[in-house]
Amino acid sequence: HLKHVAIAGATGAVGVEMLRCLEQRNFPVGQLTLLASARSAGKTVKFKGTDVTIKELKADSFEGVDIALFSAGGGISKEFIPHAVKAGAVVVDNSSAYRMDDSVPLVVPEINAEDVKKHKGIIANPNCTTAITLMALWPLHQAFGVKRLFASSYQAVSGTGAQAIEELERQTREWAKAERKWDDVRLPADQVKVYPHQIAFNALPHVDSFLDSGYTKEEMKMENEGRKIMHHPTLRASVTCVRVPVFRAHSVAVSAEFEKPVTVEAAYEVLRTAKGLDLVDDPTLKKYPLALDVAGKDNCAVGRLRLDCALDNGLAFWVAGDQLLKGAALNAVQIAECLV
Ligand code: A2P
Ligand code: 11C
Repeated sequence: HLKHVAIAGATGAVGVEMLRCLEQRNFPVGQLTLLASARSAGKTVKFKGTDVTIKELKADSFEGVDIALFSAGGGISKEFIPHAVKAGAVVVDNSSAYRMDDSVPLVVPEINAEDVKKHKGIIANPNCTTAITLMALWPLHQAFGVKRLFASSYQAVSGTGAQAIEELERQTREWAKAERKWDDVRLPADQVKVYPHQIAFNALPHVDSFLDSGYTKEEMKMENEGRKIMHHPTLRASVTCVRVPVFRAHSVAVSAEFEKPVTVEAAYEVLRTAKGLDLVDDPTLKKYPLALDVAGKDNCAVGRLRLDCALDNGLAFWVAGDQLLKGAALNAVQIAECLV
């Protein structure tokens, strides 16, 4: 049974990947409606060899649409998703707008696919850093029962969107073109547009906006969304999110404390068979998950497993994943697959 699928934000960093995932996974698309801002209206993109014209996203864009994938930012989701639902579409929203809403399932299909059935028109796609971390944490939680975790993320600029990708490219070229030395990397202020500080050759401990607690919103998504996805209301997570000059794929260093005693061998055992996850862990051969290796891949990768030396029943590990795919477009299309 073929579906009329719409993508809102079809020209964005995630939207382009959504289109590719629909094509590669042979999603039963009957009709395709691609929506973006007025700036993009009239442009064409290819889907399965056919040109599809981008239309401007409007309140009445969703007549006859069965499934709408949204990735145009939280503001656009808040404004247009109610119209899509009213028109009868089921929405998979990649933004944070509805994630913590009790009537909206928040789903990573490998973890809580059955929650999809409870939807009332909207299903939320989790934050990318959270989704990638949970791909490794969930199988460990099932085996050992996670109590709390400490984590630091190393997040790629493509998580911010197309303009941030352009900013890292531009800043890197600007530095290189002048044949500067390594200790002369500070660029003119007019090169800094998307982030509050230069991203090239830097690390910014600032992703999303700050809360009164001193944490950023991005950092608290791990605890809040992790609790909801894993049905684990007492999970605690202390996270530092960092933007790094990587184009594609997020990495996360995690120290997790479990209820039950844990060994590296027992952890390998559960991670080896986990769906959507590759175990890449042979430090003697310099093998561990790398952003460059997971970029463009569906599977996340986990490695650097060791007993945490500062926690009881603790395990430290490194998990990486393409946040445009498992952290966004792929997960959204997998949710849509649960619907058909
Ligand atoms: P456009 O390319 O026309 O600006 P990214 O996350 O990579 O920044 O992409 C954001 C996506 O959201 C793009 O597809 C962008 O379209 C779309 N978008 C941004 N603002 C609007 C808007 N006001 N109406 C519809 N789509 C929008
Ligand atoms: C980033 N994770 O890398 C963010 C982007 O909660 O959907 C997605 C933010 C979110 O900047």
